[in-house]
Amino acid sequence: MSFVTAFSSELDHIMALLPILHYPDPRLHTRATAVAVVDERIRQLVDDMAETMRAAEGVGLAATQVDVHLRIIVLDVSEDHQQLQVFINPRLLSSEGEAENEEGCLSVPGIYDRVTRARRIKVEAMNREGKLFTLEAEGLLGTCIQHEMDHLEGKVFVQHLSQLKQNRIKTKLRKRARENL
Ligand code: K1U
Ligand code: ZN
Repeated sequence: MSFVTAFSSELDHIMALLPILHYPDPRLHTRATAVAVVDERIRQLVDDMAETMRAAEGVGLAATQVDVHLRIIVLDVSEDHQQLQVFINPRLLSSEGEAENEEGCLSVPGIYDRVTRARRIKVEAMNREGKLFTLEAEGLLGTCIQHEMDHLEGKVFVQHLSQLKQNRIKTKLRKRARENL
């Protein structure tokens, strides 16, 4: 066996930066489908999403945002940016209370606004190894999980805002996209 053959899976596993879709791209409104098997192809996608999220200085990313319509989320809300959390086929088990927090989105650059969501949630998901886990979350982690789960349903955070605000944001981002052509 040659060196290249012996290490070909490692050589294949070079990480890539994925292009992020920007609102109001209609592909952001696609409902993602469940991952059937967590295999090497899915792990490669998870690693590429993590690299893309870090390069864009975000704390979360849903596969929808990179035009892959599978139910996968990566998050890292830690201070040292070294605590990646992976949620494959996340399922909301319970939620309680209400909390209003400032949100941003890598698909809606430069726009921040307050959104009301559940204060505390419990989710079940698979990790990068395909192992099922449950997690209770509140604060930034809870907000991020709910924001990213919305992406998997084809919902962008601005859809929680008034129609007037949504129209203003659409006009602003369309103008910006034209100027950047
Ligand atoms: O594009 C995304 O879905 C990622 C998004 C996650 C998020 C952050 C904060 C609230 C809700 C969802 C971001 O990473 S936005 C950029 C960011 O780093 C940030 C924005 C506001 C507060 C904290 C962090
Ligand atoms: Zn987002």
